[in-house]
Amino acid sequence: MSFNIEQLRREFPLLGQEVNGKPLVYFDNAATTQKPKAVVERLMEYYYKENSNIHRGAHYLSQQATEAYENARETTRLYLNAAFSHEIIFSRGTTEAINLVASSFSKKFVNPGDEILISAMEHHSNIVPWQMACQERGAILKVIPMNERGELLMEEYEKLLSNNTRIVAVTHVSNALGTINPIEEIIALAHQKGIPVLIDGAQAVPHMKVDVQALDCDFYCFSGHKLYGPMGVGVLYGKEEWLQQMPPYQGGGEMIKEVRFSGTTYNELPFKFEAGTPNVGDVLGLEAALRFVSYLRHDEISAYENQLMQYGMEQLQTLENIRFIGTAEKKTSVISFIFNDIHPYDTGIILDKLGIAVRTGHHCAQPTMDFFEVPGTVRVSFAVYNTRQEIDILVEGLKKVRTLFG
Ligand code: C6P
Repeated sequence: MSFNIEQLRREFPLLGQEVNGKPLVYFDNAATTQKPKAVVERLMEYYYKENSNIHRGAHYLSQQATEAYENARETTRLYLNAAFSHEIIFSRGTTEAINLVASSFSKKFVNPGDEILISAMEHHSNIVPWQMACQERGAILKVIPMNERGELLMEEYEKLLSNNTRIVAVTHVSNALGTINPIEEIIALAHQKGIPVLIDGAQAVPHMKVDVQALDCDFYCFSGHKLYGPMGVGVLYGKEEWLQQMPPYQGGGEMIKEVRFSGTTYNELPFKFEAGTPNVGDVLGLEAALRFVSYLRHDEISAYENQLMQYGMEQLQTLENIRFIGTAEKKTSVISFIFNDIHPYDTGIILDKLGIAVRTGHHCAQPTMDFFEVPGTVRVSFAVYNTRQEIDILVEGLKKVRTLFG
């Protein structure tokens, strides 16, 4: 392993605190990760020394901030291995990135009777924007089904791809189940019919290397805050050929070339899709996070987190009356479960009293919960700073839950 875990944990000051009189064990990383000093310090540096609006002022600070912002775009391009930096659009997060595509792509390419294909394990962010687009355009939403392990049924997917399908939108990794979807195959099959594919990468980017050119996806979205970066910033990667043809998502400053009362012409990429003052500070924080993750190396992160997950599964399996939700052959960093005789919320509350942070509930994936016929699950999600000792503490905590409620 290229990193020393104790040293690494010191980079995350928040992890050192006590919660409810116990050392914090933070297992809610799929909701948001904690931030290393490098990210917090980058934000402070920006606000102490560089803060200025960008692409506008002729003055020194504005020029510095503009350069830093555009450098961050280039860092993001390199991180995803996109062909051009103007294929990188900064957004508020995955949600906004998907809404942008759902709204703008549909206006141009989706007509009454057309179909939009999503999967049965999507986060609400990759369901609702498409429902809204279907409503607006008179299109039909189709859903790729999954099996009891939480794996997509690929034969069904192939059957659902039709001459009416205008776009496929699927998650790379399920936030509720941890399933890693076979997106290479999903993309290749859609492309055989000339259909573009959007990938929701919110839960993938923190755990694996993503190369958008190797994947050949048309759109890829992720949030900074799940990748050790700040909240309020995310990325939409889009192939130039699509972004060029799509109309702007929002109107305002920055996205225009010329505005007259008689009409407006739009700016070139990527600015056409970045209306208004951008979130400069958080984009720079995101850049620091990308550098941090690159320094740790993705192969090392994946190997370490996979060991943690395997150990977690082995240990949790020893508990009575436990049912795992999501047992795909290929999964990462998420263990979702319920005790058959205890409500997930009760489990979460007791764990919290013991200083252990997990997420309980439907995880913004209600159709997934409906499929498994559960009200919600207890979700343990890992990040690179978690340890086996923390898993042992969790297992002891869950034994206490069982004694209290079981
Ligand atoms: N999932 C979770 O606890 P935003 O909120 O825009 O940063 O990300 C939305 C989103 C989209 N897709 C997937 C697969 C996600 O997991 C999320 C966010 C969090 O699972 C908060 S609900």
